[in-house]
Amino acid sequence: MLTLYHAPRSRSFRVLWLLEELGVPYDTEMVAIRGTDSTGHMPSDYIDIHPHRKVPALVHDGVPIFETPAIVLYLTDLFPESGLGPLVGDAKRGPYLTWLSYSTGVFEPAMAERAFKTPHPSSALGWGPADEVEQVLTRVLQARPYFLGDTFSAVDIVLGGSLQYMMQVKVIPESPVFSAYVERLGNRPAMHRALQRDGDIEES
Ligand SMILES: N[C@@H](CCC(=O)N[C@@H](CS)C(=O)NCC(=O)O)C(=O)O
Repeated sequence: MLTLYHAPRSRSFRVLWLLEELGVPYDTEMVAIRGTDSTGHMPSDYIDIHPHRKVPALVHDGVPIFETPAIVLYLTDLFPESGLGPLVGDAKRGPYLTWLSYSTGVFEPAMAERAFKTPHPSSALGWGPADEVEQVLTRVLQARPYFLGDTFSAVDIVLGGSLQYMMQVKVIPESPVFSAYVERLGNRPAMHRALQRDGDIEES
C-alpha cells in the first residue's frame, strides 16, 4: 500500500499529481507542517518517516521515502507501464535523472535566492545564478514541448510544477515560452484531479 504524507498547497502536490497520473490506489495522511494553518496533525512518530518533518513523504509497504525526486523516481520505476519515467536502458533515462535532480538541486535553490534577494556568491555554491537557470530552461523548452522531448513525463510534474509555481508567485516573469509550456501542463486532467483532491483534503 502507498501512503502519501501531504499538506495542501505544498511541494507534496506534485506527488499527488503524479499519483493521479499513475491512476493507482493510494492513501493520504495529512501533516500539519510548521508555518502553515493547514489542517491535519503532526504524527508524533513522523520524524521516523521524514527526518525534517517536511512533506512530501511516501510510505510503501512500511518503507519511507522522502525528497520529491526520489519519491517520483521510485514511483515511476514501480509503475513502469505508465511510461512517465524512462527506465534503465532507455536513452532518455540520463536526461530523466538529470532534470529530476536539477529541479531541487539547482532550480529551487536558484529561485529561492532570487525570491529572498540573496546575492549569488558565484561558483561557491552547487547551483547557478537564477538568471542563468532561467535561460537554461528557456532554451530547453524552446527546443521541445516537454523537458524530455515530445512526450510528457514525470519531470514535467516535478520541474514543470515548480516552474508553474514560481510563475504564479512572480519569481519568474511571464514569457511566451514558459506561458505556452504552463498552458500545456494545464491540459493534464490528472493535474485537475489532484487540485480537486488537494482542496478536498484540506476541507475534510
Ligand atoms: N527537498 C524537499 C523539500 C520539502 C519541503 O521543504 N517541504 C515543505 C512544504 S512546501 C515543508 O514541509 N515545510 C515544513 C517545514 O519545513 O517544517 C523535497 O523536495 O521534497
